[in-house]
Amino acid sequence: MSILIKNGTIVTSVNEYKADVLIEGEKIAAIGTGLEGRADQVVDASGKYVFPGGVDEHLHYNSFSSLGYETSDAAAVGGTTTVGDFVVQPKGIGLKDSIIKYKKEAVEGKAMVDYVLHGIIMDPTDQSFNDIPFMPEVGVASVKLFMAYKGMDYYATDDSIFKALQIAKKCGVTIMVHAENADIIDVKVKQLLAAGKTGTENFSLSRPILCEAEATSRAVYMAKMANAPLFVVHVTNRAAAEVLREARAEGVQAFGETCTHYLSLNDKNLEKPNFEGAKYVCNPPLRPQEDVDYLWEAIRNGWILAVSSDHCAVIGGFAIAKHRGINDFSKIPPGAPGVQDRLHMIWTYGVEKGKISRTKFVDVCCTKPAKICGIYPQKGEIDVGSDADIVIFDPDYKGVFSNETSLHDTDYNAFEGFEQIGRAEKVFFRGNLVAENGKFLGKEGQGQQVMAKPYGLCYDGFRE
Ligand code: DUC
Ligand code: ZN
Ligand code: ZN
Ligand code: ZN
Repeated sequence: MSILIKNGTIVTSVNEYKADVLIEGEKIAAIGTGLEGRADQVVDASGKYVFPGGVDEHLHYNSFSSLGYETSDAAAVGGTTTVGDFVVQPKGIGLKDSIIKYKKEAVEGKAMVDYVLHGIIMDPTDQSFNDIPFMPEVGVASVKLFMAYKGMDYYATDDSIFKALQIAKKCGVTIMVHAENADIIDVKVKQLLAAGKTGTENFSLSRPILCEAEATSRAVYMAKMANAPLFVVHVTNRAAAEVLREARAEGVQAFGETCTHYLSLNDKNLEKPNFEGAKYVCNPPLRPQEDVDYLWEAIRNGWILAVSSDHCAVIGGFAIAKHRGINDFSKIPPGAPGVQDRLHMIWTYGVEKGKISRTKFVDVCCTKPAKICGIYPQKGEIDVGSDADIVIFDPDYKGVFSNETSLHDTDYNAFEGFEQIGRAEKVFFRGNLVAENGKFLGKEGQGQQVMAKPYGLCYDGFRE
């Protein structure tokens, strides 16, 4: 089966041009003109943009609290054809085995887009670290540690992060960190609760910006001492982003991403009455508007490489899960849905508002995430030989973000009521049309694990 996408404007991370794209089977076979003779079917993309399927490098289909094994149809209708899913290491199971188990239980026969898997070390011991060199055998080239959660089994102290960095650098695995100072947060939470400050508006006070900046800086110093690359997930503010910017200027391989919500929502949302603020509880917290504005500057200038959704539709949603913290903000499970909305939000509030160009949009939403995950150029690119994961994007569509039109399988949307401009009109995945005008046309099991290659983007200059 061959399909010709004709008359569209192709947008890549570096340029924009008019040409037709020929899909043969699962791959892009040719780009140019005069390809009609090779096509069984022609799809007209006049007036539309044609860009690579989105790569959402960071989300949680199995959240920390329970193993939900969410479905990925929402990703597809939102134009995202590859998701970077963080695999929680279950208790008593080795790091490598956690990937094998998850692939069997949650990916094979279930995935509706492709998955690239990241490990999460829930048991930061030498036994787990000794598995790191074997992760590429199961297609994993990135492993995350949490600096943020004092008292939890998975809380990674500096010694364990340093050891993980030393081991990972030798085998091309990137260490990712959730960087917040756990001790300070612990003190702040206790002080706020003791003073009777239990409401959602206190959440951001309990996890201040400098907690994140300090932990980011500490992680960067550890990366320098281990001479290893580092990737900081969900950077939310200027102070933390500047730590990474300065490190990069010095030649340290320290990179970061931000997320849709940090570019579009500020900390005022936590003050909403009737416990509505709980919908906006994510870790790290939403920040003041000046940081939101700065993050756009940071992605425009390449100080922050990519935008993920950090989709985490906590099981039980707002009605049940979030309400566990009705009398204590620290008990609200952090996270918000968003995999379906990422491309549309970044287009509407980035490209349409003149904050980033269309090429930068493709760079931060598709190409860089694929490079970070070690799956480029199979993913994240419109080029001959790449997977035929293609979005035909209608820039004239006007709509509204809402949980009602969402396939997130939860009961709220953090972007509820926001205006939407532009839409992934047709989404091709491995050469098949899997979504059209917000409807999922694909099937369970069409997706598979994409094997991440070690020595990805973060290793530039570090390969030994
Ligand atoms: N970190 C994440 O990246 N997602 C959800 C919660 C968290 O702590
Ligand atoms: Zn779904
Ligand atoms: Zn995190
Ligand atoms: Zn996350």
